[in-house]
Amino acid sequence: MPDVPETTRISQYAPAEQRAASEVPAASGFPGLITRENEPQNLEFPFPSLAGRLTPTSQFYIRSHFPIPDLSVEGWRLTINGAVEHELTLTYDELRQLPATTVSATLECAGNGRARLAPKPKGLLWEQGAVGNAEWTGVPLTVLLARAGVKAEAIEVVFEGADRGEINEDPKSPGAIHFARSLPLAKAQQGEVLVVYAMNGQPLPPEHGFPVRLVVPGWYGMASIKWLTTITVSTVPFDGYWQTIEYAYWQRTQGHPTMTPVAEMQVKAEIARPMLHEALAAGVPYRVHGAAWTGEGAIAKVEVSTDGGGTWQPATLLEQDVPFTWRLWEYHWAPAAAGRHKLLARATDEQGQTQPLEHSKDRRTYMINRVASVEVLVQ
Ligand SMILES: Nc1nc2c(c(=O)[nH]1)N[C@H]1C(S)=C(S)[C@@H](COP(=O)(O)O)O[C@H]1N2
Ligand SMILES: [Mo]
Repeated sequence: MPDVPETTRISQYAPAEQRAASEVPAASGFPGLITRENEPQNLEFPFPSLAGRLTPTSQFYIRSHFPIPDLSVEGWRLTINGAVEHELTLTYDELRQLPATTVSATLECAGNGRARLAPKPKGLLWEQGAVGNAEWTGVPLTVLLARAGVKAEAIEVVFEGADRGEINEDPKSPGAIHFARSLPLAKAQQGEVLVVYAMNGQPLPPEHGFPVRLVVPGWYGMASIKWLTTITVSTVPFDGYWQTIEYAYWQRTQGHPTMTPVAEMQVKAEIARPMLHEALAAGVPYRVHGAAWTGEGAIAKVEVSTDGGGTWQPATLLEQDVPFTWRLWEYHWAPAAAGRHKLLARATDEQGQTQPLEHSKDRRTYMINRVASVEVLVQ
């Protein structure tokens, strides 16, 4: 073997600070992630720096409820139990030998946009960058479920991460608990749901779930369990902490407000540029741009208003539609008159779903997809 300089002979499982910079295809001039909480680390992507369909791994937002668990490839096991014919335990190498696929998927935290709600809510105050899009490689969950043999009476699948801790604010958790969430069996059996070991072509970094995480395309981020260790096929609805107390909202079923787990992403467009109170020059063409995404369908159109919602013009959808992936868009604006202008962007998906003007209190502080405005100064 030729001599390799020390800095490039890096384990593919090395922690972030030891990894080669060349793994990260980040453009220079990136302003850096924004800290929303330091321990555990919760970091936001500065959305105005949106530069392409794929979010480089080093720029991807991080949302963790507990400290990163200390896992190794050698020690990690994945157990599939519950209402199955054969309980399975897989090692990392066994998982890596199963058929794999790569899916591009946008993850958005259900609380993204919370900073702009009033009155100021509890929880992490994400601006608009708790969202990103990556290519995820792993084994389709259906492959594992087929091997285990799902029993006829199964209705849900519960996923648990290795991270754990105690929630000390009311409503308190019953001691230390793991992060866990369930999917209805119908979603768990869709081919896009992956047991993932690589992100943007590289092994998952610790902060994004190393060695293995779930990725549930089309659903808000809380469903994509990091540091995945246990998959339990269940015959009863799962009512865990992050299924009922957090990441749940009021749905009115036959007139009765019913606590319902947050699930599919809601259709949404975000403006990357201009930024709030950005100064633009009158008469100089300006490229308004951003991204739009929805749950399980495709974006049909994005419209832009430069007069506070009085009139709307179509934006141009860029590149091709890729399933489960945000669509970049742009609109060329020539601001004529000096003064303050209120810009809005509104996405509509193929099912005709569009964004509300107000955030419904029934959604608590989740699923924040109301049309957001950006006020700019033209001078
Ligand atoms: N085990 C575990 N999985 C988790 C979480 C967590 O705290 N623990 N956070 C969830 C939430 S709320 C989101 S939005 C996504 C964020 O994934 P990312 O940190 O890779 O961006 O992970 C989800 N999976
Ligand atoms: Mo989240």
